[in-house]
Amino acid sequence: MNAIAEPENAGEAHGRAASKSAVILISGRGSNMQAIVEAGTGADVRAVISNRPDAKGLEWARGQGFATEAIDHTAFKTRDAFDAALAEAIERYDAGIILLAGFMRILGDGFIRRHERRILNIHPSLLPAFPGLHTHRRAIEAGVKVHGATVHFVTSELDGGPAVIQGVVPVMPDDTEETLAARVLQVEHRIYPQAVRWWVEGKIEFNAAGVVSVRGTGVITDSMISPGTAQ
Ligand code: NHR
Ligand code: GAR
Repeated sequence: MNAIAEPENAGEAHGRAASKSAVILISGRGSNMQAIVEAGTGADVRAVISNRPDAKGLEWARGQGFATEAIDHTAFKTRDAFDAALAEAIERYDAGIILLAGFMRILGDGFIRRHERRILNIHPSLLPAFPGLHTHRRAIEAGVKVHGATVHFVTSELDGGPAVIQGVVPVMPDDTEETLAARVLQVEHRIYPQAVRWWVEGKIEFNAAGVVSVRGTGVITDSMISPGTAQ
């Protein structure tokens, strides 16, 4: 018996007993969900929920033995009614963290506030560049030479919450939306599991301004310059 019981995760961003448990929200393929599961982050995935009943990722999740639910947003008259049904489902799993993994429905303020600092999203751009949809097309149109993905906490400002980790890829002169999306997806599969692992380990901190830092992470001393000079 321990003489002194340590409060679990004291002083960290999350203090609840269920902090290692996660619910994953998807809308489609679910490759980020798969990357998180296969990386073995230490998160206990309690359920996978999709707003699209035909999401490919649901089949994979079922095959893994996860609890799955489809909450079809088209079956609800209002966004609030969908949000309420989603909130009710998530509540039942008592998750410490909610992971948006290619989840395509904007969530209402009430939902966000209720789960403040407990919702992570992966967004396919280097935020604050290109919030919203069609990020790869917009990056190509803008002519940026680097692009990438951001894992961030979700706030009521769309794609505006604090970043946890970002991954950078070059934009090639002959890129199409598809080739660029595929390159970004590779880096997504590296950074999302990393962010989840940090959360599970209790390493994520918020400063007074709400900016996130990760305890014990190293400094990157090299830079990426794009385009490069090699032929
Ligand atoms: N909810 C809130 N409140 N805040 C955020 O930052 C959110 C969010 C819900 C999802 C993911 C986000 C992304 O990474 C995300 C962030 C969907 C849309 C969107 O316009 C925009 C951003 C994101 C996800 N969705 C349309 C809608 O009307 C539907 C589009 C569709 O079904 O294809 O909700 O990019
Ligand atoms: C990913 O590229 C993710 O960043 C993006 O959709 C893809 C989902 O792939 N998310 C958004 O665009 C959110 N609006 P996945 O289902 O294979 O993880």
